Amino acid sequence: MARLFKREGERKSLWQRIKDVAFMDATVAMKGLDQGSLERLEELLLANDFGVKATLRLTDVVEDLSRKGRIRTEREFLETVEREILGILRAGGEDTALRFAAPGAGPTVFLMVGVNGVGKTTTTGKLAYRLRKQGRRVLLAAGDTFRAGAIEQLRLWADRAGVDFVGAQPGADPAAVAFDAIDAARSRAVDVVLIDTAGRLHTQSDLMAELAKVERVVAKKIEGAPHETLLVLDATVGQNATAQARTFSQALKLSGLVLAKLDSTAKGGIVVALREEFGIPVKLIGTGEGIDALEPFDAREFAREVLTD
Ligand SMILES: Nc1nc2c(ncn2[C@@H]2O[C@H](COP(=O)(O)OP(=O)(O)O)[C@@H](O)[C@H]2O)c(=O)[nH]1
Ligand SMILES: [Mg+2]
Repeated sequence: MARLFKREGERKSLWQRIKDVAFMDATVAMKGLDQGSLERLEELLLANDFGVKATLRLTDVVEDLSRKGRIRTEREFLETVEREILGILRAGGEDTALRFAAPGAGPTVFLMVGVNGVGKTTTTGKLAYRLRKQGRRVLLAAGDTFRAGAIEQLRLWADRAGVDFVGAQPGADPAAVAFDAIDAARSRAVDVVLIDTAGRLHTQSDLMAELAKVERVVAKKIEGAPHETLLVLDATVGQNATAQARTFSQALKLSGLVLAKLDSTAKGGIVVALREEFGIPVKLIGTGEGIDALEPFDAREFAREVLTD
């Protein structure tokens, strides 16, 4: 991965800030971390969007190991926090790979969901480009029929990515759009259909009902589909992302998260918070507005960079 997080001038990394407080006192090496240091660690993790659950888990482990005399040096401290973060990110296994239909059982269908403005359409365009570069034939389906502009925006991404496109009339039923897109994919020998969706309707329950209907129609048409239902979240909104994940996971079977706009925040803890809270893996991260600014999520690299970047 490239540099993940935003640089803010002379900003100190999270780790520099943690160790500033924790190692002010040379007695740490003798007695372990004092209560003040642990509280400061807790504050810093919370301020970096790790969320209450993951923060308490991390500080509990640090406190415990410190008391047992197993955190005596800065290196041991850093390794402990990094290892525990990785443990949270990998709970349930290393499941960050995208799932595709078995040969002959396609096309693969990915449903892209999330509230307005998080980066859904952009992510859909970038993902189309990425999959096409891997040699797959891709089709984008305009399932956000709520705003006329959204259909046009997706068409532009299809052109940019050099992939197929199935549009819709504004106000059309997104489930019907998905249905038609899968038929089109079959007749054009397309491998992967990416369905963009609306992020806002008249009410939130309308939106959830509409998305659930798309999911149902797709599942009826292809066994095992949608192969991925990816919730796109905006990394800059911090704990709001948790509320969004909760709402969407109640209506849909989410298979993965995409954290867009990581390049626009200096905080990455939300990735850890989401995993601890929902057990849904982050599969992709958005690192810019350009067509190639989408990367697979690498837990090990992330665990290191969230502290030291
Ligand atoms: N910096 C940055 N901007 C992004 C990223 N992903 C999306 N955006 C921007 O976020 C804004 C909203 O994106 P859009 O795809 O229209 O969101 P949607 O409403 O969820 O479909 C646009 O200005 C995008 O360029 C990202 O990874 N990094
Ligand atoms: Mg959109």
